[in-house]
Amino acid sequence: MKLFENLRSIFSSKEKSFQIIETSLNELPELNFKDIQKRKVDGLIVRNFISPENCDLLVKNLKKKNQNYGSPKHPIFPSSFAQIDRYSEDFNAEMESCFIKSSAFIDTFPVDYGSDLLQEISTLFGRLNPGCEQNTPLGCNNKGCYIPGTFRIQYPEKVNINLHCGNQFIHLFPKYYEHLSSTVDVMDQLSYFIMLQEPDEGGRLILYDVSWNEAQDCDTITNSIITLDGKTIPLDATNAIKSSKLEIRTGDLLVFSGGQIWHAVEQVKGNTERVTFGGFIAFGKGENSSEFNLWS
Ligand SMILES: O=C(O)CCC(=O)C(=O)O
Repeated sequence: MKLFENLRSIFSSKEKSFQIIETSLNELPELNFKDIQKRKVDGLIVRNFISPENCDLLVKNLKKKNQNYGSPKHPIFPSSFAQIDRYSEDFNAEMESCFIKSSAFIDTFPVDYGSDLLQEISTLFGRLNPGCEQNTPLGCNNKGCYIPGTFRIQYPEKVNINLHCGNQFIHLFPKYYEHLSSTVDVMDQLSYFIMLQEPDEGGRLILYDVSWNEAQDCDTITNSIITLDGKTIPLDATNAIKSSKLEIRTGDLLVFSGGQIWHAVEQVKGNTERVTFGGFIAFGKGENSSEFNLWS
């Protein structure tokens, strides 16, 4: 089967061999999001999904459009749900305003960013999942909608994407997920991103050989996993947990089982910031739902 011809296992001495399929737009495997969610494979890389010129244009327009681009405090554009203060008295109003802005972001994306990236993502995801409907869920009171993806920026030695796991978000952002889970089956969500600008050094996605069913908490200060039986395992200081660092290059798209696999992004070094565009994917409610949803 084509899928297994393209299968690449990534490993070295201390490395876990995750099953990541590498492919291109011309030879997409028979592999869909349910296969990744069920861990038939751990992920899929579509090499050269968009051209280097398109990536440059997106990053150039992102800088032009967002005055906060250079600030390490604003690594996500447009700002994501995670940045809404969950204790704010105006939380619901802030969520509503976020959904209205998201809808405008989608509508004006091609003009603002000079690229049809959202359409290209949707076309690829449709090809991988024939016959499945795809959505960005509606916002609160059916006003506005979720955003299918956000730009994420990691400045050299300033901003980290710490250890996390998608299923953890359900507990970390309960109010947000309460709304989303009324229409979406958020457990075991997938993550996707496109590398728009590779850093000079570092910035690789690290997948740890620990799943949500083994550990549901972590300590980002000590970079430790806390297992369900109460053990704290420091990831840097031990060989007990294997890992894999993925080489995602400019223009590549990765979809992986980010809801279940604990992961982080290495610190970026050198002079070039790492820029990605990505979000999360989950199916609709009900065992047999074939509709999938994107948000970020
Ligand atoms: O955009 C990125 O590089 C971060 C990906 C990630 O950590 C996630 O989707 O959970």
